[in-house]
Amino acid sequence: MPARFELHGIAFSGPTYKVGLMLTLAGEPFDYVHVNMMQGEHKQPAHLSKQRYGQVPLLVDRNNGRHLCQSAAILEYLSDTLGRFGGATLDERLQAREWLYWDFDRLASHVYRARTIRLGIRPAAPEVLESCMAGGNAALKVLDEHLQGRAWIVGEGATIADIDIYGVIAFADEGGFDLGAYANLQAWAKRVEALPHFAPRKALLPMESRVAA
Ligand SMILES: N[C@@H](CCC(=O)N[C@@H](CS)C(=O)NCC(=O)O)C(=O)O
Repeated sequence: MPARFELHGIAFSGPTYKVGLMLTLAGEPFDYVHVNMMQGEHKQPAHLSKQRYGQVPLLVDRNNGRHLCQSAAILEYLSDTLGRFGGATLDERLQAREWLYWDFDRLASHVYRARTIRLGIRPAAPEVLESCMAGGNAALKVLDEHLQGRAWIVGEGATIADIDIYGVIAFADEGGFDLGAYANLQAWAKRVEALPHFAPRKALLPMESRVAA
């Protein structure tokens, strides 16, 4: 029987990793479709007809034919439909959602941008990198302080807030951020990495399409 989910993305993409990590942690095998962004495949009609923003990730749920975009919205969808990582109460669910919004506003925007500048994917002036480093470090400090005395970002167990934010932290070193300065954050990252079925980005996202085992 084919896997329920089909994830379209590219190996270097943080948002794609967030979705792949969620599926893996939930024990859901998925077919993976490599989108050749270097050749502009994400802007071609075949991809645009399923992903209106011309981006990755795109998740197809074969149980109902849904095409889902935007990693945070996909994490919420998966947590709703799979009944995993949604928080123990409505309040936890709402707090997890807050962190998803905060992430793209304050953390991911700086960390991902710094990374693409340093890797030469999207070069920019030195002032832009400086601004990303300042913004990223300010957000890392907020997270580190929040994690003081807490095992997880929300409540007593892992939620989509942890999965979403781990999908940024996993790229922080390539962005030039020194996580050694954030002890609570480092300890939390180790807890995420110890979750059953955890897989690092390189194991999860190959540079070619792959059918679920
Ligand atoms: N907010 C989106 C961001 C997705 C995103 O920026 N994807 C990048 C790859 S990491 C992309 O497709 N870039 C091509 C473009 O925006 O044209 C999400 O979380 O899914």
